[in-house]
Amino acid sequence: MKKKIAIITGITGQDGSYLAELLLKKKYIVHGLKRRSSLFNTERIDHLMLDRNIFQNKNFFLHHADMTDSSSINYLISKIKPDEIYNLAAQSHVAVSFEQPEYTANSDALGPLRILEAIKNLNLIKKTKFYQASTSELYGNSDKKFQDETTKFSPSSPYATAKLYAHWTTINYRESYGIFAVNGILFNHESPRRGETFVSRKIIIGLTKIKLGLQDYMTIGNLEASRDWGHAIDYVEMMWKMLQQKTPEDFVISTGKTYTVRQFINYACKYLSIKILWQGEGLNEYCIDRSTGKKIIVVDKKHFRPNEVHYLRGRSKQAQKKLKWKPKYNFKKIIEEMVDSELKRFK
Ligand code: NAP
Ligand code: F7E
Repeated sequence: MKKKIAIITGITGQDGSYLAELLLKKKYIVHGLKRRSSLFNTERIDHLMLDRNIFQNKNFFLHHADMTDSSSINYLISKIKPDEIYNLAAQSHVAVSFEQPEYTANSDALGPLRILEAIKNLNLIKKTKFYQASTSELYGNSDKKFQDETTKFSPSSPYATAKLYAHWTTINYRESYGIFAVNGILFNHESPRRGETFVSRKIIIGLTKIKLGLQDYMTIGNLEASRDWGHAIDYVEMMWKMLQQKTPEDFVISTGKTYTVRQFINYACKYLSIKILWQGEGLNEYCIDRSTGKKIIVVDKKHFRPNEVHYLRGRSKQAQKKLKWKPKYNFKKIIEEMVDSELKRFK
């Protein structure tokens, strides 16, 4: 049987690396798009490039391209003519989007438009399916206890407004031209490969180093923000499943549970056997290690955003029914895996 061909943008990121592994296991030929950087940025996929089997079978290719550069995108899509495109590339940090709103719009809003235009103009409408990495950030500060496919969007950051443009563009190209184009509205998902400036990985790295005596303390922002946290491995499988459906449809992917940043810290400390005590309030709050009396976490206003999304909790009934969605990981298991991975790295 002819092998399926996929393009993954954002191949060097957390999700791109897990998705590449999944597709290679499913015998796809995978073309990853990476942007040029002055340092190596392929740490998450180096094991795939060094895998003799993958290398000899010519199943995995990397190409330079940038979401802000139509010509590189057009050229690669016309050359590769993929069956599936997974658009995971983005300036994905919400706080950074307040500092670089224009660049965020260029890569996160216009980037997907460039891909959809290429599919249309290269006569690939019948051949190439398109997955857009949409996000729970679209809901902003929703007044609903659970957010699902019917919940009103209320984006609260330049990242979210850029992703909203991409979300509707994906729907418009599906409805206007019949492209098999779908949005996966994914809630936060973490893993040992999560970028180090996202709160989950930042907390785990900081606490592990403190536990091992490699660092004295860490700073943190809003402790009360609540997120629906899942695992990236579970979530990339759903991306693939969305493109295997008979008809294109958007899905919410979430665990249905929500925990605050404080609860995340509390459980990570428990798992690391650090006994803690929270003291003070608001911007003066801090946390001490009961065994030493030393401050190990300090709230710092530099980590607060101009606008915050306070509470997210998804309901993925549609995915449960149609994609047979059932996550393998829960909140505790995600933290435990992330802690174990950092302990191994630093010991
Ligand atoms: P990530 O780790 O930050 O990876 C982003 C990827 O995009 C990296 O490979 C990055 O390259 C690449 N990239 C950034 N700007 C680019 C540009 N201008 N041109 C080409 N490539 C560019 O993000 P992730 O957590 O894997 O998330 C994947 C996608 O899902 C993103 O679109 C994100 O916005 C979205 N999303 C994530 C979550 C989540 O909780 N993880 C939830 C909902 C939606 P470098 O390696 O060179 O930086
Ligand atoms: O923040 C709070 C922060 O940066 C989570 C991206 O993948 O998920 C991610 O966006 C919460 C926020 O992720 C710190 O204010 C407190 O309320 O880990 P985060 P995010 O903003 O939820 C969505 C679904 C995406 O689509 C995005 O691409 O934690 N917080 N203290 C902090 N956040 C950070 N980064 N650093 C802190 O020190």
